[in-house]
Amino acid sequence: MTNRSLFNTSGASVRTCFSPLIITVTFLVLAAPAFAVEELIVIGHKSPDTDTVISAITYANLKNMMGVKEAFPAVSGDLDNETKFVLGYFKVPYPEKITDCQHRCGKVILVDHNDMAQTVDNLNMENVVEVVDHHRVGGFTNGKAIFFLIEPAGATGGIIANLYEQNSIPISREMAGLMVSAILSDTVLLKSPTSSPRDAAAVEKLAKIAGVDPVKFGAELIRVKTDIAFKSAMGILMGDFKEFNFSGTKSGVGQVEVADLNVLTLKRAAILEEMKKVKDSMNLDMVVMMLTNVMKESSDLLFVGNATAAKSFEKAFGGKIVNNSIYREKLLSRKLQVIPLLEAAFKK
Ligand SMILES: [Mn+2]
Repeated sequence: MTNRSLFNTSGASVRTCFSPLIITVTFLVLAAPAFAVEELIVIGHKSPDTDTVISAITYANLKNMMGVKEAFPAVSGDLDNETKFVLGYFKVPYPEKITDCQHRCGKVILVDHNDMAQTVDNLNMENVVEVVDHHRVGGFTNGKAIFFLIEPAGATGGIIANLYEQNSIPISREMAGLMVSAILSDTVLLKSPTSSPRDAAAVEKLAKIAGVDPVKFGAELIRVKTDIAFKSAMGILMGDFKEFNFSGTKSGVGQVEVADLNVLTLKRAAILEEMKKVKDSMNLDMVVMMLTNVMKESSDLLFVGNATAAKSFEKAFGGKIVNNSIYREKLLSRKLQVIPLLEAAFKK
C-alpha cells in the first residue's frame, strides 16, 4: 500500500465520527507519512574523479543551504586516491555509494555528466530533475522542462561555486576547499585548454576562503593524483574511464595523468592487454587510453580496436598508429582535444 492510499482511506473514516479538532490532529498524524519527502540524490559519473565527487557534495550542500533538505550526495563507484586525499584534508565524509538505480533513485540531480553511457546503472532519465555540467550534451532526453546548466568551464566545481554566489549562499571553509580542489584537479592546475580566466579567478577566491596556498596545495594534489606506482594496469585503465558512442561505434576512452611517462613504460604492455579484455567484456568496438604527461602537456594515445575503427582513429589524430599508439604534443584534455576529434572522424 502506498502512503497516499493509506492516507485516503484513514482520512475518510475519521471524518465521519470525530470533532473538527480531533479530525485535524488525526489528519496530521495519519497524513505525516504521505508528506514524507522523497530523497533527492545528487550524483556524478561512473569511475568518479575528484570533480565529479566534489560536485555532488557541494551541490547537495548548496541545495541543503537553500532549504532543500532531502538532497544528499552519492557516488557511483569507488573513490580514487586524489579524492580521498581531498576529503581527508578538509575533513568531509565520503558520500554514499549508489551503483544501481533499479530499486531507488526517485529524484536525481546529475552533476559533471549528462551522458547516459556514463551515468549510474538503471537510471530512468525521466527521474532526472536537474543537470549541472561542463561536458558536451550527450543525447540527453527528458519529457519535461528541467534546470539544465551546461557551461564550458574548467570544472563543474567552478560552476557550482558561481551558483553559491548567485544564490547569495555563503561558502564554508570546507566547501571552498573542495571546490578549489575540483578546479585545480580538472584543469591540471589551470594548464588544460579547458581552463579560463574565470577558473583562475575562482581558484584565487576559493583558496582564500579555504585557507590554502593554491600553488603548494595544487602541487600536493598533482603528486597524489600522479602517484600510480602501486596501481595495477587495470586500476590505471579504469581509474578514469568513460564510455561514448561515436555514430554507432561503442567506445571507451580512459586517461591517466602522470608527471613522467617513463613511470608507465613497464606497465604499457599490461595496460594494452587490459584494454583488449575491457573491450571484449564491455562489448565495445574501440578502447582508447590517454597516457598524459601533465608536465610536458603531451599524451600517448593507446588504441585497441578493429581495422575500421583504427582508420577513423588515425584520421582523428592525423597520424599512423605505431606500436599501438599515436603520440601528440600539446594534448591534455579528453573533453576538448580528443572526444570532438573522434566524434568528427567517426561521423558517417
Ligand atoms: Mn569534471
